[in-house]
Amino acid sequence: MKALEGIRILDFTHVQSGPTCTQLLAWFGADVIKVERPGVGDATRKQLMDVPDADSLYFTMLNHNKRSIELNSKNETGKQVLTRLIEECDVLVENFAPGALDRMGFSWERIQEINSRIVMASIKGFGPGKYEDCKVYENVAQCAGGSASTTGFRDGPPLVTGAQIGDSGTGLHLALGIVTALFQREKSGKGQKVTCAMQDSVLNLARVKLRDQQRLASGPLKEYSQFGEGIPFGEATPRAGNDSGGGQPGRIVKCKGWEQDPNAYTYFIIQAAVWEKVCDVIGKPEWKTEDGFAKPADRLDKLNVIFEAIEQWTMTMSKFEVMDTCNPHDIPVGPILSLKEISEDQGLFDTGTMVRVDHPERGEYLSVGCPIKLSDSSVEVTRSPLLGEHTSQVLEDVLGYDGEALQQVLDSGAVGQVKR
Ligand code: CAO
Repeated sequence: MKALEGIRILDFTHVQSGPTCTQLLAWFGADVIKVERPGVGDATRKQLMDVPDADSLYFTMLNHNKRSIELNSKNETGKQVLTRLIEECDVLVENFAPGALDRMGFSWERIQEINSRIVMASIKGFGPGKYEDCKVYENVAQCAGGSASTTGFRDGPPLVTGAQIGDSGTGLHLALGIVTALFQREKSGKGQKVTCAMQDSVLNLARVKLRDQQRLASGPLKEYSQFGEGIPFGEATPRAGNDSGGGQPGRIVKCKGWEQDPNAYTYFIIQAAVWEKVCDVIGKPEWKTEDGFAKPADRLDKLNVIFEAIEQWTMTMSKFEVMDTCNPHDIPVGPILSLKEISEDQGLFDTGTMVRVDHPERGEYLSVGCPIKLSDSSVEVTRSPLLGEHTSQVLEDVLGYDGEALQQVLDSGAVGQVKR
């Protein structure tokens, strides 16, 4: 049995934020029915294509374990079919531009009239307020949520990060909102509306930077490298390069081969609890007792000197050798792993975090499996659906159309070219 078995999701999502959410729910066993525009589908099917005439990796990697139905929700018959879907589903998830669902004639009020038990979950760029009508993409959210202003080096421009905290981060937040609303429905018998703004989700993930914003009122942020470099702080949380976001100083340092390999680096944290071991390992035993080095607070204005010494040592070995040497001493280090190295890591395949998936149009490809492991609800990652692959299956098996009624839907132009 799967955790969400019996839960049916009307998946009206597209691009990245919404699909990541419904993919998670599908992995936990929900029946996710993706509704797509006839003949067009989710725009990502045709974005960043690498194999001619095949759904892109952008689409396939975000839409596993789902069914696809083509449905024009602006066509009269299409609206009737959508109404039937709302009746049959437990959750409707959407991430259209603000107001799009209302313009289709499916406001939250109308949806509740159709099915009072349904949970309706939406992602928008911003919450209510002056930007509520804006269309928003990943990097806009990273900028609006405080992440970009705190990412990068102090003397460079703000940077966006490669992790899709705006899209996939919001999808994760929404998934929690949905299962929480379903849990409440067990007691109340009623659905509710769940909304996540991308700005809010990014801000939630940038929480520690708001912590630092408030700490500025009490003086300089001493664990930031710029403190040791004697550079005054301004009014806002600055960009901190690769400084650790916590109370223990850390940085990225070079390892052997860094001249040729852009990822021959490791993260190195000088955790106070293992300072003496760090000193021994890097060949600076005198720092264990030396004035200005022995106590954590005294070290904060010497981080450049300390990390230069650490780097001199890490440059003598590979990032994996650094890991193997430091781990037995509980010194926290982390090799900078490239996506090439990650995609060749058998250990990640063994846990299902990385998977190989077969696809009729594109052949085998790699994907990230479910990162959340439930001991009593296993996940088998299955390929994303072709556009409209399940249109007739959903019309007949889920909605009960047959005979003349089915023919009328098929002839109406509401569901595109049905494949049987
Ligand atoms: N049948 C008929 N019409 C459909 C349909 C269907 N099955 N599916 C979608 N449409 C229509 C919508 O109703 C909308 O029509 P109107 O403009 O007349 O209301 C139209 O298609 C376009 O939808 P959209 O505005 O959502 O799409 P877009 O490409 O213009 O904008 C995006 C994309 C992502 C910017 C916008 O949807 C958005 O801001 N979403 C919320 C935030 C979000 O999730 N962003 C993350 C995206 S990933 O980086």
